[in-house]
Amino acid sequence: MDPKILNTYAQNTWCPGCGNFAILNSIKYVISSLVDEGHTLENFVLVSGIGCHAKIVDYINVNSFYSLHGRAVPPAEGIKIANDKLKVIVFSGDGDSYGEGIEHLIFAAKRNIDITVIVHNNRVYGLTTGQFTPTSPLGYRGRSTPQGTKELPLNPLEVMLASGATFISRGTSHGLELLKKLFKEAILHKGFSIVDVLQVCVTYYNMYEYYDKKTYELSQHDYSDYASALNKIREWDYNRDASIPLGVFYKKDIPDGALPVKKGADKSQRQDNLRGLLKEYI
Ligand SMILES: Cc1ncc(C[n+]2csc(CCOP(=O)(O)OP(=O)(O)O)c2C)c(N)n1
Ligand code: SF4
Repeated sequence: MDPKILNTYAQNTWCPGCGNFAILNSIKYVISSLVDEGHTLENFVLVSGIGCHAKIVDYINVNSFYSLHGRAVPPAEGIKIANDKLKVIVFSGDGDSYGEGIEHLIFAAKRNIDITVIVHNNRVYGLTTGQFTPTSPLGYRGRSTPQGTKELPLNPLEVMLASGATFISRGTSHGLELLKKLFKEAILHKGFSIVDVLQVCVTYYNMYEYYDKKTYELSQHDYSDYASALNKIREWDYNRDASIPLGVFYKKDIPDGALPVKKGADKSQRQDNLRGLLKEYI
């Protein structure tokens, strides 16, 4: 399927050069290639938070749900629980998921629910003009911190590993081929998957040159080993001027039966239950 079929009539309002374009093009490519491999387009559901990243669902012609800021993960979990045949993909900002919505992210990873979270991690609040987020480095100067932040950043991938996520990876918005590979692998992974994308916000935190110099792709890394994954995840702590590994840090396959899925009533039973309730109260 030609990815262009997924285009919409919505006018794109991202700044020219924004890293979100790479995520948009990569995901459109991956969805169309999965459709070519036998997945149905109707079985994809996209969920977004609030922010520049969130507009991505306006630009892809697939069923989607725009949530509240920080709350993209709970509706995604609900959608998956209601119909576990669906491929549910969340697009979230670093402010959205690592700040306001961190508790939801942690619990989704803890219960290893089979959804994919793609974080547009530009390390600022983009839409609200560049305030610092949990992944901004110490001393970052933005609208809310003109003198520089006084806090060290969080390492979200370390939090995800500790919480129970079974697929943890990182890409950048200027490495399209790696992004496509990571998105596809994450979507096909059974269990909770996260792709942290170092998505450059050209307007408030332009890191293109820095990431060009510092990033490298993991090779010969044993992603099935927890200790090796932790070691690689700690190599760059979102603050130190260290090399930044990209790729899959951790991947753990678990048997189908071990995944949390809907075990309650089927559709007709639910309808009967609902009719009963309506009769009782209306
Ligand atoms: C509950 C709530 N808190 C705050 C806001 C204001 N708000 C809207 S977008 C945004 C920033 C989003 O930043 P991020 O999630 O990093 O996404 P980006 O814009 O960088 O893609 C904020 C703080 C809101 N809409 N709702
Ligand atoms: S403000 Fe930053 S994240 Fe938002 S569209 Fe512009 S470049 Fe992209």
